[in-house]
Amino acid sequence: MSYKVLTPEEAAAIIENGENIGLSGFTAAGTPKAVTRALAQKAQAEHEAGRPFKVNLFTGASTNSHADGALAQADAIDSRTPYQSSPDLRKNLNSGKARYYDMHLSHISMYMRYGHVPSVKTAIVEVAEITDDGEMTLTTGAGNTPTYCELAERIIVEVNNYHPKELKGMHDLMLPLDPPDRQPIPLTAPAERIGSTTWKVDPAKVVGIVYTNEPNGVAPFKPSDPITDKIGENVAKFLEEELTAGRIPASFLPLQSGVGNIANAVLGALGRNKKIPSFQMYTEVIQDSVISLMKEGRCTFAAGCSLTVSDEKLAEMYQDLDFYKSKVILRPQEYSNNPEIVRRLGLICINTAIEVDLFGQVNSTHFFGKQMMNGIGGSGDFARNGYLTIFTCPSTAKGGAISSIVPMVSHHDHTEHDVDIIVTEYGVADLRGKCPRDRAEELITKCVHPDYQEKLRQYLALTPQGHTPHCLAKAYEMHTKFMETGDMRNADFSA
Ligand code: 0RQ
Repeated sequence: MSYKVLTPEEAAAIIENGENIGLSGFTAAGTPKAVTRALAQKAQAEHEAGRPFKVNLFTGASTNSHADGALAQADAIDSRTPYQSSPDLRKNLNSGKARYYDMHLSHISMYMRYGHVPSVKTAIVEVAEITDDGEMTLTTGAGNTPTYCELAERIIVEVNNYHPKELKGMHDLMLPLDPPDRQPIPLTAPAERIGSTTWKVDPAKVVGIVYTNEPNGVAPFKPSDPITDKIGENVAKFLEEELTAGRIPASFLPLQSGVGNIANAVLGALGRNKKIPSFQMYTEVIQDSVISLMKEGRCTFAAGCSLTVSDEKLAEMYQDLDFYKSKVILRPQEYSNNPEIVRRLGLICINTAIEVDLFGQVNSTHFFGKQMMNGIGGSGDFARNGYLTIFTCPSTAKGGAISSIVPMVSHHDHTEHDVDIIVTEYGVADLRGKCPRDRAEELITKCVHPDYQEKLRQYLALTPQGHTPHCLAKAYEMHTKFMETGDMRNADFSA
């Protein structure tokens, strides 16, 4: 092997204060581990020596404790995009220690190529293998690796021997031409292939390789609870009824499913409902439940950007890699989340909301208008372009003191124009073809927790006229009462 072998510390030493770094992977899957940890240690040592040290971090999506976690703890992140879900980083960006810009995940690669966001100087890339002529077999997340490798001046490669070289064949990697030369993406089904199985970089850009042997560290999901189970059953029942009504073709349509415990429970319920035919997925993150459904024959193919499965599930997949290589394709997020493909394939898109308002606006990212949770992720890429766009959430949070359905959302991620269906444990609100007043009534009747139904009707009654019956003086009464008293049920909508 002609590359220089480096320790993680030697690799981290190359990186300078203020540098823009692009990481491979998407979630913990495929994200480098050893060099980012060493970089955090370097930052700490620099800070102790009284010198500034921070980097600007560009990723596929969230990472894990080995990247965002370690770097945030060391206060080594100046700016961050396009998505995160780290408790340590969340603390820093909500306190103003780190600057975060939350982006649609399909946008970041092209915006960097266009020059809308700064370019990366160093790419750090986790691979299962790199050949002498620079051909890389990526591991479990494709992310923005092709773009970061193309734009970076130098590449540090982490060869993670935990992942078998036989992963070669699971990826479908490509880069589009940029406007005015962009061409249609010739994908008409999730399982078609249009790119290459490896990504080739100029070996001269590879400044060194670091050997590791580490799992992604993805924890298994919490077991579902009665509320998430009920939400899952409601989604499955609704899709069954849509099939019966002929609004979904009898052969069904590919599914996109969001991240988290609710998404996992929804997929479990879809798998159990045998009136729904076996289905394919065209999604962003492939989670544990998809793999279980593949084994049962309920999910016949999954195209995504990352295999964000628990370490146990991944070990299980590696025992039977040929089977899964015939059923899984990993593509860069510019393709897995591409609006052109989402619209063409007619995806049924199911994502989770933090908060929904009476007229169908969805907040996926903020608490009380100001505290960032994770970010919009791919939810907007899919929501605007889906065949059918569904948002799920429990009807309440914090033991009932917060209603997830409020007069006006405290932050807008998805507008009423992008949202078709809302599902809570109480039922399914179908907002399609309804005016704002009818949407509000549908949501109150079908989805709102009984503790809040009367309150929300009182809010509507404040404004007898207007197309969208908002009362600006009281639109955040539920939020402000929670902040003052710890319970939204204390909201007062008496005229
Ligand atoms: O906090 O546990 O402290 O009580 O919010 O909890 O368990 O993180 O919820 O895993 O279902 O994620 C929207 C965050 C849901 C996620 C979100 C509190 C509640 C609890 C939520 P506690 P969990 P989930 C891309 C898909 C955006 C990105 C996206 C997400 C915590 O799904 O980040 O869609 N989505 N990507 O108590 C205050 C409220 C609250 C509230 C809940 N109204 N106010 N706190 N909480 N509602 C597309 C793909 O293809 C993958």
